[in-house]
Amino acid sequence: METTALRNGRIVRSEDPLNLETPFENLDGFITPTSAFYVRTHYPIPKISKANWRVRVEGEVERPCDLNYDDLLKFKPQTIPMTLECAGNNRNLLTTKVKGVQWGLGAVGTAEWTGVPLSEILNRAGIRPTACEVIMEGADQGPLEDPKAPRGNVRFARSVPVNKANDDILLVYKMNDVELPPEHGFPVRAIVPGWFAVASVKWLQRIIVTDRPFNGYYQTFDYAFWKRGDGNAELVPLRELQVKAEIARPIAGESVSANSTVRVYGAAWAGGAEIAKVEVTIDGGNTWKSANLGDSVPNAWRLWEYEWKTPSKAGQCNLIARATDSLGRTQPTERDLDRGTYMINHLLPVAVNVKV
Ligand SMILES: Nc1nc2c(c(=O)[nH]1)N[C@H]1C(S)=C(S)[C@@H](COP(=O)(O)O)O[C@H]1N2
Ligand SMILES: [Mo]
Repeated sequence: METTALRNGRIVRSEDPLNLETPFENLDGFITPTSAFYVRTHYPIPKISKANWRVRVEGEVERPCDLNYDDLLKFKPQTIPMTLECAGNNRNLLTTKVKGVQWGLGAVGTAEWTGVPLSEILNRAGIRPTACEVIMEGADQGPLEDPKAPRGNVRFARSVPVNKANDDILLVYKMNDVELPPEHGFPVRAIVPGWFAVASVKWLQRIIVTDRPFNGYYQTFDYAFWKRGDGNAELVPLRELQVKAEIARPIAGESVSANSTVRVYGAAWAGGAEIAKVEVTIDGGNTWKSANLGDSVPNAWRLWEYEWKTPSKAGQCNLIARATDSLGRTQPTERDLDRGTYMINHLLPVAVNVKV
């Protein structure tokens, strides 16, 4: 059952499993405080202590090994800011309702993450030339309601190609400079820059190097989309973030004064590219005005704002923001239904009341 109760300022989308949304209108700076950060879980949060935590590295490696928390701390740490966005973010704004957690604008946030490059751990274990993918498995598990799911418990697991594993993935133990909280993956989670947050496996307990693509539940049946080829549609795991701008304020239904200046602001992000432009329209896309952009940081959202001179007449105004990235990719006007319940980045109007 969907609920809109608040818990410490976050919207409770479900209790069990725990799903909390950040009210996006609270956007107030580049970093999202940990206490305000959205939470997405599929199963009960596993209880793990630092003392009994291990990550097993196995499969297509020369030296399979177990690392404990102290071992991990011995690697030189790196800290990077990175945006996490749930692939189902904005689902409750779809005109044709679809199943899944009914996220509004706030299944997204930016934190500073501290940890160790996955590549260093893979180097220590020695990847074999036969390696194709790296599966990351969480400690959380449970049964699934989906009649097409395997019977019994399924663990949360996701894979990345070897080149991505060796590129920029971090195994992190700190979020915004403090220990990861239990709901964000304590003691150790992965973060996968530029990809939807489903790849950023929490409560990491196993790293399995495989010689073939992984077809686990969370990247075939779920968290996948239909890619149309020549006649046939194929299920493809969703990966890169899609370019998107969201408006934090004004919010839908807000009243603004006619003949005034209103600060329209929000954040925009893309996968593997920089946000090059954010534009705003109030006339259904006939004319677009450029917003001012904040600092550009790799793999993190870019804040933007636009000074809107409101019309002199009373009435409803539809504000729409549109982002374009440095590769020239921009947001589609219409929803592509082959995307199912995920990757929602078409243009979304925010209806505002202009009052005299
Ligand atoms: N082990 C595990 N990792 C997981 C999940 C999960 O349920 N179990 N959820 C994924 C999804 S769908 C999202 S959106 C992010 C959410 O991260 P957060 O709760 O820290 O915001 O974690 C990802 N990693
Ligand atoms: Mo997600």
